[in-house]
Amino acid sequence: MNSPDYWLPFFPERASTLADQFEALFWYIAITSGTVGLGVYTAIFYFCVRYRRSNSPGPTPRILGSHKLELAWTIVPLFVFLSYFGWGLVVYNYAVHPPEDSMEVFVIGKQWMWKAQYPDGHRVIIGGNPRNMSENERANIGKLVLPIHRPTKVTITSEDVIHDFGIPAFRSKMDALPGRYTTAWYLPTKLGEYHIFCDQYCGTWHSLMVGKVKVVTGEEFDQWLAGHTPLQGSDNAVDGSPASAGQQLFLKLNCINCHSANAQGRAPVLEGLYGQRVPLRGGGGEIADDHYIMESIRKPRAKVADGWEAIMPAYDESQVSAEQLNQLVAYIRSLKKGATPVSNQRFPAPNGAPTERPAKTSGGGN
Ligand code: HEC
Ligand SMILES: [Cu+2]
Repeated sequence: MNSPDYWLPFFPERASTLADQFEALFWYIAITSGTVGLGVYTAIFYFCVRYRRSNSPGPTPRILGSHKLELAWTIVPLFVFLSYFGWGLVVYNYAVHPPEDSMEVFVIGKQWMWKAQYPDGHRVIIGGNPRNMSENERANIGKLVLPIHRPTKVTITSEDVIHDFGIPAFRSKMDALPGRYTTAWYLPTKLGEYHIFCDQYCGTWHSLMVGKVKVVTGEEFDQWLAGHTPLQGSDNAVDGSPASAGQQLFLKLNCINCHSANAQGRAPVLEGLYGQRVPLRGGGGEIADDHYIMESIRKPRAKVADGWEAIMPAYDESQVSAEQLNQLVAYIRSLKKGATPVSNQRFPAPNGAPTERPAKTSGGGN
């Protein structure tokens, strides 16, 4: 099943639904254009011989063209190319729309390793040089474990330069761009281990950014997720999800001082913001998606919400790292009505605990 590593994989395995779709289209294009190419070269060769300069030249016929021929070789290729476009559109549309129920995994590229984080907070470090890692990172070196027949959406970003998260067996590669989120999704169809590469040359140790994705059965996956301690990298001893780490940050960075739970605060309440259209000062508006929230934190002056003063400070890389930015976005995305913590709530309730806000008297805060 797995070809040996030294084998030049012209035809890498197909291990996802996208791989099947992609491969069919690939062969359709390769065969149609290959056939035409071959035809052209055969004709050239034939005409070279057939009409070579002869010792006894006769008069050449006067040919003024043929409308039928011209039309045929214009219209037939037109439809062939349109079929590339149409089919390509179908596959593209499939590739860029993850199903609603996808599990979401964050992937951050960094010179020179990948950091993946699961919804429950579990982290995996892929590639890299263990000697240049923190204790925490070293402890999490592993494979990107994914369940078979369940969709996984990966949200990808970079801490430094442009990388590219590529999995040939899934026929998927997506650039990891600093300051931006990109996404890809996979529906694995075959158990086994497949390569992960950085597909964008990113510096001296680019070649270290390799690793494995491991497709396991749903059961094995659930066991694997349950079997680890999802504590690493989080101050919260109970729940280490990106959203809960984001909540900690929201308190620690004093975002809460302005973005408090009541509308009399100095800044908009962020509850239920995600996915809403935000009216902007100076007209227009924008949907509050990952990118908008990220930009609101990095460059709050770029787009100011209508009706508010532009008093929010900008948080650059030194205050909020790319990873922390992810966590803040995950938190704001998860923020439901009535869920803004009171500002002195340093240790928020774990997942599953009652979420009601304490009565005003026990709240206090500033
Ligand atoms: C000094 C007060 C202040 C602090 C501190 C502050 N903000 Fe803001 N924030 C604002 C104001 C005022 C706005 C609305 C005007 C604007 O869009 O810039 C805003 C807008 C936003 C928006 C866009 C909301 C919308 O409705 O469009 C987000 C998201 C946001 N802040 C997140 C954060 C996060 C995360 C932090 C902490 C890292 C933070 N803010 C810290 C005052 C603050
Ligand atoms: Cu890279």
